[in-house]
Amino acid sequence: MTDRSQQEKLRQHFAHRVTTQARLILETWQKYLDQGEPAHGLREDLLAANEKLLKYARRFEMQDHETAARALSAALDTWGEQAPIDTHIRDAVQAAMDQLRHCTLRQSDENEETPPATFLRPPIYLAFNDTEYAQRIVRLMEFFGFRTTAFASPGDLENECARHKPETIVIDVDFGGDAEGVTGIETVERIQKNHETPVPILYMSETDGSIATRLRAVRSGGEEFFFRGLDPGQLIEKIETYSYANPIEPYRVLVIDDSRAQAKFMENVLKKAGMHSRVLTDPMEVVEALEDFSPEIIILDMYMPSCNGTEIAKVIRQQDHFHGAPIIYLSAEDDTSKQLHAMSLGGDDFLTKPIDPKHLVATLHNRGRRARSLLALMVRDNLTGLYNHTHTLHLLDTEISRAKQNGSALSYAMLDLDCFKKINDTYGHSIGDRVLRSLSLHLKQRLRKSDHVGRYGGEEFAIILPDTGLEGARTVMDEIREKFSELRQPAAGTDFTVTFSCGLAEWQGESAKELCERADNSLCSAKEGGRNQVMTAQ
Ligand code: GH3
Ligand code: MG
Repeated sequence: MTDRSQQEKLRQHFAHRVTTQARLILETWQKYLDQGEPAHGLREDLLAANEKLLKYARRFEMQDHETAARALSAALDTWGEQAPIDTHIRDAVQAAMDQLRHCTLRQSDENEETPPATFLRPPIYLAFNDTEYAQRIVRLMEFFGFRTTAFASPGDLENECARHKPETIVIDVDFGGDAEGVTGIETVERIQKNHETPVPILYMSETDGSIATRLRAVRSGGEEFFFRGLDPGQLIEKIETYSYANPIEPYRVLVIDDSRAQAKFMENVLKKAGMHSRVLTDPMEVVEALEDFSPEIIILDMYMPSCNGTEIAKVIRQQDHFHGAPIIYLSAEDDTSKQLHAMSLGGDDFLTKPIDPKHLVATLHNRGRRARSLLALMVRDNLTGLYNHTHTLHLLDTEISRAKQNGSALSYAMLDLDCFKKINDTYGHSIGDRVLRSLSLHLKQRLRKSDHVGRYGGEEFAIILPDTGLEGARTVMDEIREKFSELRQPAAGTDFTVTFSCGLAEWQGESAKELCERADNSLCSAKEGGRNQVMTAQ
């Protein structure tokens, strides 16, 4: 090892120590936020931990962390011993925490030690009578970056929930009791009393699938009820849908209304409903707004001085990308035949002024949801939720033009599972499907948000890595390959592992088709070279 690389290794090692310490502080604070009340000794814990952080940050010359630690130390100083934490102090500590989180997150983005998506997420609690099964799930969940804890008794579970609200609880309906009772549901009922918003619960039951039990489960916050036989793979997929950062992205709504007052009113309503809005009082600006705001829903005033709503709707519909975007007309018009006529000219809904905000928001949610699921049908593969072949190629074209424009790097990877036919033959097609989904989840978690992951077909995947040169892409893909090959894939009564081969090419000014071909050739070399490896094109 050269001096330089040794130094770099050391630096990374120490950076890790500082960020770990910073995380510890952030988690302690997060626990307090979740609970709403300072645990005994919170101030002392924070002081001691922060002192350590300050020491490490100074020693390993991590300026940002040092500054954040100083700010925290100043905030904690104003919080006198024994005194309760008032809003003033709380805000000061929070500000310092935000500063610390900021530099810590950036750090972890850089060295990719932990997937940033998992940072500070609330934990998932498992409460199964079968502890061996629980441990198996914990190990698998950890691989996917979930913080998971298994509990052996209802008491332990309740205590921990009181300290830290979980993201989800997965629990046997008879947890901690016998198969005759519903001790698991009873435990959950007690836990829910302590939280303002209920914790989503996934129930499992081996023997009791009665309507009485199912109803009681639903009433206690049960989102799912799995009756008999759920294998670990299925369970993890379910947990993922309830907990893996699936927050609904706010809808982007474009409002075109020449009345300033009406426009302002709409803006406020949308903002309160948590939506992103752009308001135009001049309809002539619509083309630019479509381009740079890319709305998902459009609200149009029917009568404006320069043109009317139906004409604008036609203009919007003439753009391919907005062909399916919901358009909602807004007008004082209550002549139904005129309304119908407007709808026939490319509108989806008609709301009459004055608008009831509740009605408006409900309409937007309905339309938005429908539009998104239709769009997803068009661009996503339904087994894995990844982009489909056509859309992946479309994205590749877009990224190539962007790279051309910015003079930035771009890499493209093709992946193919190794000997996948044998997996299907040995364990069955549905286990094969599950392997495909686990790879897709793994890819989504390990890659950046700006990367695009597509399912190219069968057991082949394509990844577009903007702003990434060949060497960088190789490092990332190789790490993903190695981690994936270690993942134990659960099948009935046993576990197995799967590998993939990967071909990589960096864009060199050629067409998308040629780039794909080069990546595909490298993939062939990776297969020929013995599989389970990443090969790069010259
Ligand atoms: P190699 O290492 O050379 O890639 O070998 P392989 O067995 O992976 O390749 P081959 O092309 O012979 O077989 C691909 C298999 O992938 C055959 C097909 O049944 C399976 N497959 C394709 N799509 C799906 C799918 O959606 N679900 C499942 N379960 N299997 C699929
Ligand atoms: Mg294959």
